[in-house]
Amino acid sequence: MLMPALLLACAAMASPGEYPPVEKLHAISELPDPFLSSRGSRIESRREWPTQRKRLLDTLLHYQYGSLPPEGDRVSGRTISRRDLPDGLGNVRDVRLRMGPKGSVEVRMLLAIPSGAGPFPVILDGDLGWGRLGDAHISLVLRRGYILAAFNREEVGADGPERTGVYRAWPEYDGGRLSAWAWGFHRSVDYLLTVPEVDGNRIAVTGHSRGGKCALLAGATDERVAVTAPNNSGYGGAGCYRFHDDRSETLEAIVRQFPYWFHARFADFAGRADRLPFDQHTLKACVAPRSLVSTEALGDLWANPRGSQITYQAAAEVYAWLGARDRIGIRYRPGPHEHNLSDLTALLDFCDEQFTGRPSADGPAALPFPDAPRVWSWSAPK
Ligand code: GTR
Repeated sequence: MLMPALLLACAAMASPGEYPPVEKLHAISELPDPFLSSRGSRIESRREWPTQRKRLLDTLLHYQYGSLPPEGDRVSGRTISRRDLPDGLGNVRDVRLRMGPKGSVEVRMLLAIPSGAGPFPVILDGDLGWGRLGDAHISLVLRRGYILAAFNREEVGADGPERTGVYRAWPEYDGGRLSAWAWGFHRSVDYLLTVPEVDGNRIAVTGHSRGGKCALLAGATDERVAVTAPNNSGYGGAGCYRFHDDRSETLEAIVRQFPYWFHARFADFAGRADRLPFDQHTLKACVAPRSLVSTEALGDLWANPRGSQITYQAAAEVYAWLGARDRIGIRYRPGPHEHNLSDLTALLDFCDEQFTGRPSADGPAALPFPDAPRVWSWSAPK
């Protein structure tokens, strides 16, 4: 059941460097206004968007994810092995990346490159450690004329309470795993920009579930990313904290089961999601005006597919205001929680549209929940 959108308690966002604790934040029952500035007034011109985006990101990082680690020393990559694919399709390299202070964090990357002149656009995925990226994925991506780069985010920071990777490199670092993994995406982009076959203006980031949460955060925080594409990412990703179905995850559930994905502060919002000065439409809006598509599954109720539509529609208001309405999309398929070849195809189709400049705007008619209420009262500045 959707919670009713009650009165908007007009909570001003914290001024820079000043974030009140949860007890001092006002409840906001609707989706918070992404145009509200730290002074409590609304931004008025598009020129203010870069500053506003930065404020929104700082607030999201402060309360939810924690900051990203420092950039660290220059990333290097060493190719350990290389094999040619049948039928002249291309080659697959096993690369060891070294990142962080003195290259102390070692991360494995699979790099599959099509034959031909290039440079090629890239699909960058962080889920190599899950072992689900097989020959079918490689051949699909390469046949479409893209590079597939997949790194193991779990070497950047283990998916558990233990403090490995960047947490060993910087013992004081207090961000959650989603921030650490987002940093892994950024360092992977650093490396990709040194690979001659890579078209640095056409890099898309993706990942599944928890991997989609950090892919969305990575795309929102790095303007070198051209397309941001979380898959079935739900809570902490494309989902919605305030409006969810009975069978979907909640803020309470996710901080109880996976506290280390977030900054410790985020647990203070358990039972008080309405105190968040943002919701996940805010994170989506921070990608704007760069391209964003979330791929969703109608059977993935835990991830809140209706909530993802709501955050998409709210973020689309920001995109439209920036003159970039056709740069945000959402794609639903039937079926369960997984990252399958049809999700990848939907992403490649979206990238083709964005990169060739022939985007097909997906209007509300295409959405699976036409009755989802508009749960915000703000609209874009004139
Ligand atoms: C679930 C978690 C979800 C999602 C998923 C996954 O258990 O509750 O938020 O991230 O794991 O990553 O597969």
